[in-house]
Amino acid sequence: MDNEIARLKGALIEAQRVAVLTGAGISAESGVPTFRGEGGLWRKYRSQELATPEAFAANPGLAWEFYNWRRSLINDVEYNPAHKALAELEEKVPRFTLISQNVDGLHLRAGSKNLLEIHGNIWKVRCTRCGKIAVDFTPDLGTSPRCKDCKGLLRPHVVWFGENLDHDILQAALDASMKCDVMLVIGTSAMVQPSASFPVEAKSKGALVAEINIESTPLSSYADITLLGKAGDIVPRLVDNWH
Ligand code: BV8
Ligand code: ZN
Repeated sequence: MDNEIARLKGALIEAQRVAVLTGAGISAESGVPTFRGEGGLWRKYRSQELATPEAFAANPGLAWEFYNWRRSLINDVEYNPAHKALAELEEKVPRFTLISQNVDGLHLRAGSKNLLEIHGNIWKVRCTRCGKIAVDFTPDLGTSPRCKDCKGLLRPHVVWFGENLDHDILQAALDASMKCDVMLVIGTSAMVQPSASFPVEAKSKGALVAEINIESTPLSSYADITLLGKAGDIVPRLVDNWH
């Protein structure tokens, strides 16, 4: 592990452009349940069905119960050393893009700036009638929150299964993936598309791809470097005493 970390650190120090893809695993040590781990989010709420436009249309109250539960949970946690280390790494490399599948907003709280929240942000709401997007940090919005302008029903401003990602954000993520010298893939099961294809794009364009995860994933055989361990332990070691 130590020489793999040293090798990866050397590549990061040399790199002109670094891209990072994060998933739920980077927030696990903050206490945010992952989707597929033991006691995972999906199990408790059958959420793969819940995080869809059909589920919201059928029962918006249940969907809001699910999101209010997550908002309240995330409201009580803090970012962890892995989130912090990525904000520090951003200051050290010439060009840095953080692509996150997470909607918890912890990268923003940790100070990340060039961040693409490709699946949206749980603290943003969008009006289903007039489309207005707003940030609202109230943990529990009730089961039928209404738009201040038009009284339309609000929905979480997140990307559900079967929904397209924002075109500009997707393009920016693909662009960063195709142009980076090094891509870090941290805490993702690499099962959800199109995110799981970003590391493949990066590698096809010659980037060094490194995976940080507590277990192997479909990406592991593909990655140049696989560091098995907790993000909170490993990511800070990539940034500490940088020289
Ligand atoms: C799209 C926001 C075009 C909402 C999310 C078949 C039928 C229908 C659709 C599809 C299909 N096949 C593929 C698709 C497309 C679908 C998809 O990929 N489905 C999968 C399930 C097969 N994708 C989409 O629908 C996307 N849109 O493709 O548009 C289109 C249009 C119409 C029809 C088809 C396609 C939209 C996907 C976005 C969905 N929204 N989130 C919300 O959060 O409520 S996805 C959600 O789940 C998260 O955002 C995240 O992306 C994903 C969970 O993945 P991970 O982040 O990887 O988390 P997970 O728990 O799985 O893994 C955690 C990892 O961390 C593990 O590996 C674990 O080992 C590791 N870990 C744990 N602890 C630590 C750790 N690592 C390090 N340190 C630790 N301490
Ligand atoms: Zn409205």
